[in-house]
Amino acid sequence: TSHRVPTSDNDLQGYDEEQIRLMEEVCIVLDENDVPIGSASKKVCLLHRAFSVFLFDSKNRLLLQQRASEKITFPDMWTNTCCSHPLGVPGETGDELEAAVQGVRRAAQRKLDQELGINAKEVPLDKFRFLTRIHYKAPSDGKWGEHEIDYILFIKADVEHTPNPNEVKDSRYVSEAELKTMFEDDRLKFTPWFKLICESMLFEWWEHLDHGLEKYTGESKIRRM
Ligand code: DMA
Repeated sequence: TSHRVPTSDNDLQGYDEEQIRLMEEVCIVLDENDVPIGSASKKVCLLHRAFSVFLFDSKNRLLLQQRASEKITFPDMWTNTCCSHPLGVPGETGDELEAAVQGVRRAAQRKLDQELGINAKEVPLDKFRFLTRIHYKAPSDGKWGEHEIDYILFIKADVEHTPNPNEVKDSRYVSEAELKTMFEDDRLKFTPWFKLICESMLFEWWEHLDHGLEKYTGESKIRRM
């Protein structure tokens, strides 16, 4: 979910009830340097903290999801394993990078369960590898959009997953070649942040999943896109 242009509650009429409820979740509002300066519901269009998880199985295939039609932002689009926002609650927020990353890992564990039915035990916090932060802005459909500092997390784990149909319409594991083939199919739509990450760093990171990923992890610079 996502971020949003200003708004009266009328803007939410006609959307899925569960997704409207989730729009009330309180996000961590940031300044341009990722310093928390407050909190606000997802409905409000302010720069906030987010994360994107890329989960790989032991064959180094990436788990993709297609967002449910019920999603208020970016419905029906294919994207990385799981994306969301750490909440402005103890345990998920943090000022210094290390504390912020730990908060984001907890949020990632929470959302992998809520969206994909992945048990927290299968994705322990210390298995998530933080790569970098990406600051970007993306409109969804004119009414809704995103303005975020997105923490990129990789995790390699063989998991059982049972998608929550209110969040996820479809899911599949892909190799690098299969993902590239999906991009050639005009019938498939992809989220803007996933495309951005694919066009910049994803394939280079993916190649180094088992050897040399350390040189890409823990980056303190924020990438502005
Ligand atoms: C938003 O993801 C996060 C990013 C990085 C774009 P989302 O729309 O799936 O999150 P949620 O539905 O939890 O607000």
